[in-house]
Amino acid sequence: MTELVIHGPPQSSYVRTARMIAVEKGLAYRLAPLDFKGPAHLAMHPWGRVPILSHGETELIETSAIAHYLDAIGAGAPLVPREPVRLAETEKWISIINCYAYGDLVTGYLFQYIFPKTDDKQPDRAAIAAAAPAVERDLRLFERGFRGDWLTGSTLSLADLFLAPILAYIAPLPEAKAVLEECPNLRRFGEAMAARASFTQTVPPRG
Ligand SMILES: N[C@@H](CCC(=O)N[C@@H](CS)C(=O)NCC(=O)O)C(=O)O
Repeated sequence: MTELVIHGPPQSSYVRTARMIAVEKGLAYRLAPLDFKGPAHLAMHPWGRVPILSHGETELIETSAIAHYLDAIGAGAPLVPREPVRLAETEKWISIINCYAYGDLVTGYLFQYIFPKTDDKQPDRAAIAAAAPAVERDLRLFERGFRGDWLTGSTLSLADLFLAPILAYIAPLPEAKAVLEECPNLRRFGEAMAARASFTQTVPPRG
């Protein structure tokens, strides 16, 4: 059988999305570390991002493309709904995460805690305060968006698997935690996700 390889560090939320989809679709894969931004990485992804997927002759960059590929080749229920509005909403949430929410919630917020640019390497309080309004706006947007137990309805979709790793990272941080206290859908979603094998098998290493 042709080996499926997901290249990238397990700490990356996008790498985790790809891994979670593979698990949800019953696909065995190997996680391959890479020399981040080194020549081999840049040869595969000119912008130096992860994940990258290799499957025989097929090499794919961009998580959305990888997600759709894994959904198409894997077993089990499709992760893209066929009903037109749910299908469109799945793509809407993926696009929102890629274009706006990842920047607001991960690089703009989470990274101020874990990769602070401060001299003493303590969380960058000014940057966190500046990021907080967008964190609140985005979380409330997701909260209002739920169409059922999952973002786009009563069945899991790719949109949920893009959101879950990001939510898991920021949920314990004080500003996000305070907003989430008023977001029952997101809290229930986080708990439901945490019980899935795709989540427990892809927990990033600490540090
Ligand atoms: N558009 C890319 C974004 C992927 C992305 O930004 N991944 C992060 C890790 S979660 C990354 O590679 N960051 C490295 C960087 O920004 O230089 C995709 O959808 O795959």
